[in-house]
Amino acid sequence: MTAPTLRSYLMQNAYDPDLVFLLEDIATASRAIASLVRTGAFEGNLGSAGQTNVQGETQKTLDIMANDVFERECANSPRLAALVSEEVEEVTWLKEPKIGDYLLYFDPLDGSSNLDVNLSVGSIFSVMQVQADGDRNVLHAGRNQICAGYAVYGPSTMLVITQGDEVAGFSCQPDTGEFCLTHPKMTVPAETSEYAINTSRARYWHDPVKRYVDECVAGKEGPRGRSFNMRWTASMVADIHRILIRGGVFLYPADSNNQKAGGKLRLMYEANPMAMIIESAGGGASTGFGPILEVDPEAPHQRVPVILGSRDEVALLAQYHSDASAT
Ligand code: AHM
Ligand code: MG
Repeated sequence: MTAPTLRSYLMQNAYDPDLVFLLEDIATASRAIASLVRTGAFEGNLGSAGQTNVQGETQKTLDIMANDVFERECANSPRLAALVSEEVEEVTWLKEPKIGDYLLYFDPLDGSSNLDVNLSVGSIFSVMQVQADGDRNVLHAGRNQICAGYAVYGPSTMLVITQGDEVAGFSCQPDTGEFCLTHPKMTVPAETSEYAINTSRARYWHDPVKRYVDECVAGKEGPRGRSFNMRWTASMVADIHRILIRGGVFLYPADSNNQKAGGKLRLMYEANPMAMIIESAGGGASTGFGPILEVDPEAPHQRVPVILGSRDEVALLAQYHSDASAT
């Protein structure tokens, strides 16, 4: 039996027809970005663009090209009112907003420091809706997302999406370019023995994170009574994709070095969509102090502490945070 295509899956799973158009545009953008990543070395596009984005981070040429692709492919979606991109400071309004119109938040090329070394990168997106005719507010908590997803550009190109009920993974057939359902009903195993964190920041960690990682490192001789593995790719999409497939927990916490900025990862187009995907797959998503999806945003590019993955591990980390606040 052949796997359902993206379009037939969306139709069968009661996605709104206008959302189907938008998701097909995002799929087209993903195919185009996968091709840019694949051919980047030939075109001389893997390096720095020599400028910084709104986050003060150096942009790669492909960061800018991927942003252009997203804008170009999605701009004609009939109900898309605005774009919020990691690479663009201001919100881009495409039409006079009407109630129910879509707001698209995206990181066009996440983990772009991996481009030079030919490791997986990805795109992340989130869809919310305009709350009232003429309303130009784009700052809604993640619980208001109607759809979220990511594309991962690895040995194969995959698109993973959810509208909150189940998580579905589609692989791009290299010969036809068609996305086909290869990973139906993805779930995060509740227990895990794998964690992902940039340990070079250990000297900045707050006590709950230090406690958790110390206990993992102590292995079967420590309080956890079992050995753990550590994996960190510096590409959130790749790390989250691994966790969706085989479990684990991903942390990018606030620490004494990034506390003032609020953390490292961005709420609207990194943390929120990944939190919706992980929760829809049965996992947990917390800042350490509460659910990511309940954070009320104050700015489009706001940063937030992120703990995502297997439910039991995320719950344990939340417990360690509340233990520390109680002392
Ligand atoms: P980016 O959006 O500029 O690519 O930054 C986000 C990335 C994530 O993919 C990854 O988890 C993190 O930054 C890696 O950070 P670090 O270099 O501190 O390990
Ligand atoms: Mg990013």
